[in-house]
Amino acid sequence: HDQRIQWWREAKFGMFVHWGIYSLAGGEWKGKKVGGYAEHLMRKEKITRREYLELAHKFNPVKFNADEWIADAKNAGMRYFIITAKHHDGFAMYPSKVSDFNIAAQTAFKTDPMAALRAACKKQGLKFGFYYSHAFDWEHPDAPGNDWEYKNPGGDLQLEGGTNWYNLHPDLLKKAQKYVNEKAIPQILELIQKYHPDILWFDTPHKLPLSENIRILEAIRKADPNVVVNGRLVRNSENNFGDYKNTADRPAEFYPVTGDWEAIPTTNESYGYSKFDHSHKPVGHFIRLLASAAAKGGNLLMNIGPMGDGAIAPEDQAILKGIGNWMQKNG
Ligand code: JFZ
Repeated sequence: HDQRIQWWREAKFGMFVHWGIYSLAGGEWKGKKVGGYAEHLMRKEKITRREYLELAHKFNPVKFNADEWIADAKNAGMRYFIITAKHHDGFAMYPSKVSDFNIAAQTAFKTDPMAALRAACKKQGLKFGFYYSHAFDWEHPDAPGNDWEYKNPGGDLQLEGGTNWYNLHPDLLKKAQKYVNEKAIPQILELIQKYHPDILWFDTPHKLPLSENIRILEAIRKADPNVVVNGRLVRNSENNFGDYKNTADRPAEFYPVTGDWEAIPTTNESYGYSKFDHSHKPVGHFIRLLASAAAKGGNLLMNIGPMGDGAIAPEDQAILKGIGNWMQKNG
């Protein structure tokens, strides 16, 4: 563990990126503003798999430039980069052989952005990794989350047993296991084999039974014992299974933490791009967070939400530039 996590301890500062089909909607659905996390569009608007695919067909990020994204991160002093390979919507942002709910099969965009980003990180000397939503998957008919199209736990569906639904619904547990076997584990292994990530970042473990999360961790360790795994694969905010702890999303809640830990503030309120969210904090806010996290032995993984056309939003660009200017003067 100590050897595996060494580079991460030294890295201190990283870029987190939420980018997907939802980025194109930018927090707007059918002319209406959708509040909160823009990457939760599908769940909030109860969009069917079929309708979501219509949005996917329109996704064509012609302004995407992997070298520029990574140069922007590097100039801000960031030493690692983590991007959503698949968020809760279940849509793979890389060509996946496991599921055709993916960027190559469903969009007009012909290149693999993950391969380009992986290569850019190698070239510019940043560590690289993926966010993968292992528990929540709103596309898969057997996965926890989508209860507007299927009878699945994990969404708003009130089931006997509450969050411990799997104790009282063996039929639904079987379904969740089917999803883990058919999609989650195969895609995670696919990502490891195809891109050799340095780190894997998981989320919302409470949507699956503990036993399923452990099964996923075992598959990862077997495939690559060196890949760093964050603290949200098996339990929230504890690193009893992952390599380090994650604090809650909001930076104000990130003390006191001991051991290896990471905070994940986003530049505004939403993680995915929202055209309505102009609550970006000033540069000084992030510099203070970075200094205070470093002083307390933690890492800062700062999130930005690039737009649906592949450009980094001007507000995020300004923040990255501002941090970079400060870094140049103050090391
Ligand atoms: C999750 C996701 O649902 C969200 O879309 C984003 O990816 C974010 C980074 O993670 O949301 C969470 C997860 C955990 C907490 C809050 C929001 N938490 O522990 O307070």
